[in-house]
Amino acid sequence: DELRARASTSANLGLASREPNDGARSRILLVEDRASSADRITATLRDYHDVDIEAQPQEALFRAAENTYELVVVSLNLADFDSLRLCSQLRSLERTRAIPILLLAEAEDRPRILRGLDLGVNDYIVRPIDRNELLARVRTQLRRKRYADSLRENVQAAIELAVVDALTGLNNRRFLETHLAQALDKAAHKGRPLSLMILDIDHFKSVNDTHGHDAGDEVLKVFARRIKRVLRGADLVCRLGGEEFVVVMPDTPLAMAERVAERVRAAVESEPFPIDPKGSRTIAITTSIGLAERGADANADALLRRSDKALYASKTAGRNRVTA
Ligand code: GH3
Ligand code: MG
Ligand code: MG
Ligand code: MG
Repeated sequence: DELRARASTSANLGLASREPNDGARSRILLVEDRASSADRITATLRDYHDVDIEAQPQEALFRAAENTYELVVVSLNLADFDSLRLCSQLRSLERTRAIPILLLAEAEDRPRILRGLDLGVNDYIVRPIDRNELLARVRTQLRRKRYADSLRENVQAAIELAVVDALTGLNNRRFLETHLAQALDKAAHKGRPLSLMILDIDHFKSVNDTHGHDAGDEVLKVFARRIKRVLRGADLVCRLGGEEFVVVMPDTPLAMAERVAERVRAAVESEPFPIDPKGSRTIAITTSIGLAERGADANADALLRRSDKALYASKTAGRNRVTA
C-alpha cells in the first residue's frame, strides 16, 4: 500500500517513475559474492522487485532452474568461478534458456563483456552502477521477457486451436492426419497392432430437419462425450467433420477393436440423446461403425479407405451395426 501510495504520488507529480511491470513485482536472482555490492543493488531494486541473492554460481544455476525468475543479474567478477561459464550454463539448460541475463561489469573488462554478449547475455551495466541506469536496464529486460512469454503463449494457443474442433472439443481432421501417420510408424516400428474405427451417425440429416440445427449440434456434443467415455485414454477420438468420427486404437488387434466398437455402438443406442442444453427433450440416436486393422504396408490413407468401406457396408446392411 505504501508502495502504491508512493507510486501514485509520483504519477500525480508527473514523474517518470512508473516502475516497471504494470503492477506485478518481478523475481530477480542476483549472483554476487561481494556483500557490499549485493546490498547496494538490492537497495536499488527492492522497491519494485523481489531480489534473491546467491553467492555460489553452481547454487545459482540450480535456483534459476527450479524457480521462476524473470531475470538473472550476474557479477562478472565472482571470486572463485568463471561468471561467463555460469552464463553459458544458463543458456544451455532448457529450464533457464529463456531467462534474460544482465552482467555487472568493470569498465576495463571489455573483452569479457563481449564474450558474454556472444554467449547470449542480454545486456550489461558498467560499475560504478548508476541507480537509474540499473532500473532502466532491468525494466527493459523484464519487458522483453514478458513480451516474449506472451508471444509464446499466443502461438501455443493458436496451435492448439488449429487442431481442435470447436463444437465438440475433440481433435480435428488436421490433427488426425499427423497423429495417425505417427501412430502407424510407431506401431510398425514396434510390430504392434493398430486398429481404426470410423463412426457415422445414422440419419443425422433428419435430426436437423426435424428438430433444428442447434438440436443437431447438441447431439454431436453429447455423442463425442459418450464415445470418449467408453474408450480408453490411449485411444485418440477425432471429429472428421459433420457427423463422422474416427478413433485411432493403438495396440489393438481387429478382434479386440470389434468388441470395443460394439460397446460404443451399444452406448449410443442404449440411452436417448438430449437435444437442448437442459436435456428436457431427448431423441434416439444410432451409429454405424467401420473397422480396419493396419496391414504390413498400411499407410494412413489406405487404412482410412478400408475402414470407410467397412462403414459403408454397415450403412447398406441396415445401419446401427459394426463391420470389420
Ligand atoms: P446416413 O445414415 O446415411 O449417414 O444419413 P445421414 O443423414 O446421417 O447422412 P448425410 O451425410 O446425408 O447427412 C449428414 C448431415 O449432417 C448433413 C448435415 O446437415 C449435417 N451436419 C454436418 N455437420 C453438421 C454440424 O456441424 N452440425 C449439425 N447440426 N449438422 C451437421
Ligand atoms: Mg456422414
Ligand atoms: Mg452420410
Ligand atoms: Mg450419417
